[in-house]
Order: sequence, then C-alpha cells, then structure tokens
Amino acid sequence: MKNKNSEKKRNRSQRLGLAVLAVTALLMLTFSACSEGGSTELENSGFESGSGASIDGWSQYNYKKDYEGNTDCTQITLTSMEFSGQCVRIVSQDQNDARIYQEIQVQPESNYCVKFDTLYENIDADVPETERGAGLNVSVKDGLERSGSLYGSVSEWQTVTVYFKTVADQKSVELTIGIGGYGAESSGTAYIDNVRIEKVDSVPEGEVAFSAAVSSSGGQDAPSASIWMKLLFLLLAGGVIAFVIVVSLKADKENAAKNNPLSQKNPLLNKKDFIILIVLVVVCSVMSFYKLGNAYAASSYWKASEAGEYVIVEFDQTETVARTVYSNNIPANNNAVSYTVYYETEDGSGEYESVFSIKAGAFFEWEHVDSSFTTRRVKIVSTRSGLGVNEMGFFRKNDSGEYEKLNVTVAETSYNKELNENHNPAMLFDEQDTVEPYSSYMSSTYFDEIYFPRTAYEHIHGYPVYEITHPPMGKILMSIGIRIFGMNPFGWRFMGTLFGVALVPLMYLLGLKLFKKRIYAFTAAFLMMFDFMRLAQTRLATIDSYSAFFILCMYYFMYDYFSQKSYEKKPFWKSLLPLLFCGIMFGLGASTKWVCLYAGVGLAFLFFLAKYLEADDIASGRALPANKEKSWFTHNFIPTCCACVVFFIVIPAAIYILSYIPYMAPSPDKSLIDIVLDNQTYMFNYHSGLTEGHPYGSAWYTWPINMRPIYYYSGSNANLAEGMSTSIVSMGNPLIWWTGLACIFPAAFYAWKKRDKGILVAFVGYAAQFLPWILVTRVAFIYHYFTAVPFMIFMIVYVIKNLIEDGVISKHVLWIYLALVLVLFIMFYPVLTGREVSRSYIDNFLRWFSTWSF
Ligand SMILES: [Ca+2]
Ligand SMILES: [Ca+2]
Repeated sequence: MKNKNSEKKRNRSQRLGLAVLAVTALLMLTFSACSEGGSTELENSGFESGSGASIDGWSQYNYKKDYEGNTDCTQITLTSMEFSGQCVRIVSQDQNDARIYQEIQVQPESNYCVKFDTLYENIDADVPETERGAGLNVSVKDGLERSGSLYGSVSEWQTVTVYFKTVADQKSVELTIGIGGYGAESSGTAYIDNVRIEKVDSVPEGEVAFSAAVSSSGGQDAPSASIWMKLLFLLLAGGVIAFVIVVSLKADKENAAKNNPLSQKNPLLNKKDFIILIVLVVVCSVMSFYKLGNAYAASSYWKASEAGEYVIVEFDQTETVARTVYSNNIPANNNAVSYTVYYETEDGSGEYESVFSIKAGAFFEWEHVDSSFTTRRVKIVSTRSGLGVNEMGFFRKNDSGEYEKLNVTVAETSYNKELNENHNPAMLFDEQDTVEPYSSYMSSTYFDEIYFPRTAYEHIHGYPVYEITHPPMGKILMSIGIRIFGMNPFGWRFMGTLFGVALVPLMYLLGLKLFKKRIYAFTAAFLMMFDFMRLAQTRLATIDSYSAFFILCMYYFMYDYFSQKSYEKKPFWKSLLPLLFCGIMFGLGASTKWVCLYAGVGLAFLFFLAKYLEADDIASGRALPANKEKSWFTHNFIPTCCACVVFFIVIPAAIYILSYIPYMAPSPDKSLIDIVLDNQTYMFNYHSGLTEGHPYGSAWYTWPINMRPIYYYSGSNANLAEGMSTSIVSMGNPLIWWTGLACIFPAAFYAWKKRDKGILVAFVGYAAQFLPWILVTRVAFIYHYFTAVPFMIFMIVYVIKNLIEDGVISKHVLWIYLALVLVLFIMFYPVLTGREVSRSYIDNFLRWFSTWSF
C-alpha cells in the first residue's frame, strides 16, 4: 500500500510539473506577442549611462577574451571626450574581433539607416592591405554580411552612415559596432558615440545596404530546449526512474519471500578470469597501439622575441627547392605574418627575394609550401614576436618526381645569447631527421588535437593555458604520456589509448558482477573491445577516453552499494568503501569533463534508492540490521549520508580544485580559488553559448542509429598512391549499436520478469549519460554518446543471456553474433585507424549510407 501511495504522489507531482510548464509556455507566448512591433529606439545611444567597462544597454563581444581567455588584447570602456560627453572606446592592441551590440526590434524586409559619430586611430595600420580584417564596421551579430570598413586614422570626429536591409520574418537584430569581424580580425582604436538608427523607405542611390540575414545556427546564447523536448525528457527520465524503483522494490520483496539473500554476492576472480583478462588486454593493446603515431617529433623551436631576427641556411650546392615544410609550436594569438622566408637570388648580387610567409597556423602539424625557387641560401626573418616554429625542411624533386630532403647547414643567425634558448633561430634546423615531405596523423596533430595536447604541453612547461573549456584533469593525465614518451604523437595519445584499453577489462569485471558468469562477462568485454568508437575515440588525443573510463568506474563501485545491503556489512565502515571509491572516481571524472556530472545524478539516484530499499527492508521486517538494538536510521543512514558528503562533495571538490594547479605557474598573481572560480564562469558561459553549427554535428536521436559518423582525418597531406585513401572516422559498430537499440525494451522486459536488480544499474547509467542530451541545445556530436555505450552493451549481453537461459536461442547464436561483430570490425579497421586502403573498397563496402562520409 505504502508504495502505491508514494507512486500516486509522484504522479501528482509530475502532473503538477507539466501544468507549470504549460502555464509558463502560455505566458511566454503572450509576452512575445506583446513585444512585437516595438520601437527601434536604442538604449543609451549617447553612452552617458554607465562607467568603465559597464555600458548600460550594451553588451560586449570580444573574441580573444571570450574564446581564448586573453584579456590583454582588447579593452572596451566608456571614456569622456570633449565631443559629446561620454563615448565608448575600443582599443585592440592586436588583431581581434571586438564589438559592442544591442538588440533592437525591426520589421522584416525593411531598410534601416544607422549613423554614429566616431574618431579612430591606426585601424589595421601596420597590416598590409591584402591581409586587413574587417576594420571599423557595423554589422548585426552572427550576420552573414557587414558594412564597408574604415581603416587608418582620422583626426576629427566624423559621422558615419551605413544602411542594412532586414530579411523575411526578421523581427529583431543585434546591432553591432566595433573593430574586426568574424574571421576578419583587426587592430586599432575607435571612439564611438551617438548611435542612431531609423527605418528608411529606400536606400539612397550610390549607397549599399548590407543584408541583416544571420547564419541559421547563430552564435547567440543557446535557446532552451523546446517544450516537446522537455516533455519527452520528463517522460523518458520519469519512466526509467519509475521502472527502476518498482523493479528493485519487487525484487527485494520477492527475494525476501523466497528466503533468497537480499545482498548479491560478487563472484570471486580465479585463475581463468586472470587468463581471460590478460588475453583481452594484450589483444586490445596490440590493435589499439598499433601505428598510434610517431614516437618522435620536432619540438625544439625558435620563437622570435622581436621583428628582424633571422637565420640563414646553406645547401651543399645550388638547389631547386620544390617543397618546404615546417611545423609550428604554440601559435601566436594573432593570425598575422610572423616570419618571411627569402632565398638568395642567383645573380650574385647577394640580394634576397621573398617566397612565402608563416602565420600562426596549427600546433605541431607539419605544413607544406610548394613554391619552387633555385638558390644556395635561404633566409628566414621574423616580422613580429610570439610564434614558435619547431622545425623547417627543404625538398627537391628528383627525376622520378620523388621528394629528396636537402641537407642544410646553419650559416648565420641573429642569435643573442642573452635571450633564452627558445629564441635561438638555429633551433629551426636542429631536428632534420624528423623532417618528412608528407604529413599524416602519424607525424601531426589531427582534429581536436590542436587543443588538448597543446594544453597538456602548456601544463608541463607552465605556459598560459589554452584549452579552458573543460576542467584540467584530462590534460594532466595526457601530460603523463608526454613526460614519458616526449612531445610527439605517440606521447600525447598514449594515456588516452591506455584508458581506452582499460575499458575492456573493466567491462569484464563489471560484467562478471552483473551476470555472474564468465561467458557473459567475456561477451561484454568483447563487444567493448570491438566497438568502432572505443578504438577511434581513444586513439585520438581528446579527453573522452578518460571521462568514459571514470564514469564506468563510478558505476562499477555504485553497483556494489546498490546490490548489497549495507546493514549486513560488519563492521559498518566496510559498507562505505564502495562509496569512497565511487566518490574518488566521481572527482576524477568531474575534473576531466562536465559530462561526468550527469553520471553524478545517476549515482545519487542509485544511492538514495538503495537507502530507501534498506529502510523499507527494515520497516517491513524483511531484514534485521546487524545490531538489533541500534536503529538503522541513526546508526546507518545518518553516518552514511555524512560520509557521502565527504566522499561526493569534499573529496571531489578537493580533486577538482587541485587539478587547477597547472594554471598557477602562468598566473602567479592569482589564488588557486580565484583561478578555479574564473574558469567555472568561463566554462559555463562557453558551453551555454555554443550553438554554432558544425558539418559533423548531429542531434542526440541520430546517435543510437549511427547516422552521422564524425570524420576526424582525411589524410589530405599524406603521400597516397593513385586511388588510395586514408581516413579516421568515429562511429559505432552497427552490429553493436543497432542491436543495443533493439535490446532496450527486451532488457526492460527481462528485468521486470526476473525481478533483476543488478541490470537496473545499466538502465540508470544509460539514461543518465544519454537523456540529458535531449535538453542540450548546443551543437553535439556522435561521440557524446560514447559514455552511454558501455551501459548499452550490458543490455545487449543481458538480453542474450536471458534468451539463452530461457532456451530461446542456443549459445551458437552468441558465437555467431560475436563473430559477425568481429568481421565488421576487421572490415572497418582501416577507416578507424587511418590505414591506407583503396578508395573503391571504402565506397563499395563501407559507405552503407550517404550520411556516412569518410
Ligand atoms: Ca556621448
Ligand atoms: Ca627544432
């Protein structure tokens, strides 16, 4: 009776929740209807209200600050000028996209005239005309077009007039004025005052109106999920919660009625298990580490400290250079030319002619330039400070068209010994054996490796931190591999691949607890091992490998707590051990990636459900606590909850805060707590504003069906023979993912029918890792499903186990299924690991759908 009542209560509260949502939606609709047709009045158009960096009515966009954490480049502040009281001043020392903006109401398909007064200085003054950014301009936020640009300086206040045209259905725009534009950064100073906007019937002859159309995906704050998505989330999450509660209650009751033990016994590992584990780890390691990346790379670099530093190198004789390659270290925080490469002309005049220039470019990625020149001497001259270049190499082409590396000798440098070694231009030519004419994932970073290994490297050296959109733990772990193997592709990928391998024995161990039989534990580990995404995702040096591992560990320990009765443990503290380990894993996970916080919701649910079931056991007389005289509530529940505060809040918070230690070296003036708090604010804003589309982005509901694999690497600079191809793509093994999708309801059916508590942990894990994405409106990728995959695999194994035990299928079916999974894995292995295969093989055998582009 008691349970029915609590269910009724729950239903009531759910209904209440829905009613509140419905009323809120209605209010929002009414409100938006009222606000239609508002004025185009600008608030604080003369900038008289506000002071310093807080400008009433206006928001600021500052690319370098918002996305790179660089607060030094640009200042946007109010200042007083004789012209007309206060005005806004934008100062960008370096190339940036920095603007102020304000939302205004507009009418669709109308013309608007914007006027403002301005005084500006040195806009892109030192930048060659062809490399100038957007200059001082007017646009709308996320707009596809902008007004004309102003460059240089003026000595008197000017009034600028521009026009724009709204498009169909456009009811509001965010009007922006500033220096630079998206992908067109500029530097300089601008004073802006008295912004006026009015609707005009037509654009005067000779004037051009830019379109106010915005990119469809926008870059504004992410819209919240639609009401339908919220309802769907509530329905699915509520369904899983209700299901897990009901099944676990029934399981305990019926087990007690049958005099079965209420605590699940974990099988002990024996020699056979160890042999299986060793074989799994060896096989998985071989295929995961095979050709992971070169264990060498050029890493000693030249970073000019000012313009005019140079190095001259000499070939053994006059040569015709056909290809020049170079690899950059940490890019400068601007995209301007940092070095110019010259060659000595052959006329004996000793004069040099420029061939190409080097800009910021990608981190540890070999780039090539195919400008041909004939010379004996090459001179590289810095044009500004900031960019480190690891190494440079030259190739000639022989008669059969192959590249041959040219021997170079450093003839002369501007090296000033008082500067540190990184400023020695000769470092550009000290690792010539790493120089290769072609580049591939074996020698260069690919996909998001420009972020994570770079930051791991920065942590090691105490440099300013670049990748700050996730907490530091993943990069700290990655840096261990770099410390062991050096700053090279193998080094920066090693730890992630190792954690990816560790997922396999972990699946075996948790599988053994869940299913009690070796064969099913093996099946779970086998499916994990031969899932495509495990391989592709953990060979790439991002941080998803770590978060997947920690999440699985959390559930591994919480399973013990959920499936065993703490009141049966003697002494009491032993019952707390799984919680302690779970909490540590939670701390490590949360300080790697916020996605692990979803797991925390699942863990909390399992914990409180376990405690509720224990309370129910005792209230209903199903079980007696270890010490009858002491009440369960005061001697078990309260102390356990206190311990959980330590395990799930204090310890994780300590791990989380300490993980920021690598941030301290580059910011010696800031306290660790300030560093942590600043980064939390930044991450929150970043993730809630991340709505830009991405060609390989995909919606949550397409993940289980494997619709949109993400293409990481296409081998564009590799040395491919005619008709050959090399790719790295992250996707699921269709035979695992599709089977998994098909197994969710059968697994629920069996869990219900057999009153099976253990598998409920997999349902909670799957729901906690997958369902939150329904509410997430930022761009997401198929790899966000990765942390849910282990739980889906457990559901597959659970269904197979029950089908076999019920005599529906024989074990042969299982072996055939595993064999087919393996066959698919072997077929796809080349495109998961960047092996060279013929294009026609990929097109004919692997691209089953047009959305599978690789
Ligand atoms: Ca003013
Ligand atoms: Ca070097």
